[in-house]
Amino acid sequence: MGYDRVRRRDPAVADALDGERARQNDTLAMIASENHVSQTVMEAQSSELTNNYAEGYPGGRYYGGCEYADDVEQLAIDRAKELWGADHVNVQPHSGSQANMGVYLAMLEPGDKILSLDLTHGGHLSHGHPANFAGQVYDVSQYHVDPDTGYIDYEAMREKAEEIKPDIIVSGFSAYPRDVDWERFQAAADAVGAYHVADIAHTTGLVAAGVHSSPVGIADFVTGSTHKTIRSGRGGIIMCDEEHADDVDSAVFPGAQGGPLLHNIAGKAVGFGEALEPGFQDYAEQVVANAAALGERLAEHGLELVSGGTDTHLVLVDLRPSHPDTTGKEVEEALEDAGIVLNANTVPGESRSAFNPSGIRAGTPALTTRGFDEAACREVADLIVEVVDDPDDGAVRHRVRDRVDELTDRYPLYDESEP
Ligand code: DSN
Repeated sequence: MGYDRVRRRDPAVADALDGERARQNDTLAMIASENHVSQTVMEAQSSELTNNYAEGYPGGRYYGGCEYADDVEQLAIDRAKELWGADHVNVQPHSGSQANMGVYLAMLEPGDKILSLDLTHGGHLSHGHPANFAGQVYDVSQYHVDPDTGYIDYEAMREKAEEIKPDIIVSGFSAYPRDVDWERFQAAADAVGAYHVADIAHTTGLVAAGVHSSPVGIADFVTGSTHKTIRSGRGGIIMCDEEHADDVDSAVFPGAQGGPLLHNIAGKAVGFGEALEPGFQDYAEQVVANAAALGERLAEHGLELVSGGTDTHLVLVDLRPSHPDTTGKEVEEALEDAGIVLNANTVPGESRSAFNPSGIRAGTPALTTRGFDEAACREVADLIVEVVDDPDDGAVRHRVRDRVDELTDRYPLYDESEP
């Protein structure tokens, strides 16, 4: 795929597009929420469906001209049902946050109560942070991880639910490295008459492949995004029982959104089709094995992993015990200079600010797509530690950059012969 037309007509944008392509090829993408979708997904995502308006749902649109939009959306829905085993699926949310908004709008009135995990303990903005609509429209209380173990404190969460009687309990996280006991969340919700929303944005692919436990069939609602571990077109998804199907569909459209982004839904359909192929199971297993190898190696070098390890695609490092004077932001910037892209992250018991926190978060979905195995991830861990030990040393960053170049050459991003 080239940008030949853009280059001829709009060189300024072409420069940026080519720059981003080179950046992704030449660096190690370790932002845990990122991945590299296939060229097939990208081709579908850039189709003429970007021109189409299709308010409504397949078979019931408000505009004409939706014959092929219906085909694409129904394919995405059917494939999603097969992947996750859900009764009802809405593939229209523009993002994971919009998926959460869809469920809140469907089930809550302004001022109703949400109980969710604190952002600094691994939650998400759309679970009720004051800077987000969810925190502004609803009355939000938070539960936490156990500061000693880094695992969800399920008993404290249950007690908090008993105390505040929420209308919705949100589970599912953006910086939590462990498997989740969805049944305990559902039991806590059932005990107080709340709905349970499981946000699997990060783990959609791991859940679909069966390498992470599934909330589908347990939680009242499952939300997620579609471009992270599931590696399909960009956007969000909601799953629920038939009982709540109409409420959810009306909340997404016309409640929260206008016309669906059918070109992205085409990318979702293609990516879901790829995830139904047998190779996806191997991919998801490798993502988890790679994160385990990365984490073990970082720990061998003396870095402290929140919860002591990982069951998922990500590791969260608390720099304070090993490097008390080094912040996550310093490490993020130094690593980016060396060609390794991850993010500074708050950690449980955070003592700094969200802008300059004490941790780093690193994920393996994108490296695994490039073909990295456990040995390559251990090499990456060695490189990360070299920079963490000396973030201000330009010679170290230069040496690591050379090693990153070797790795990106060894594992090229896109194979031009890809069918
Ligand atoms: N920005 C994503 C993440 O990094 O977790 C989720 O919104």
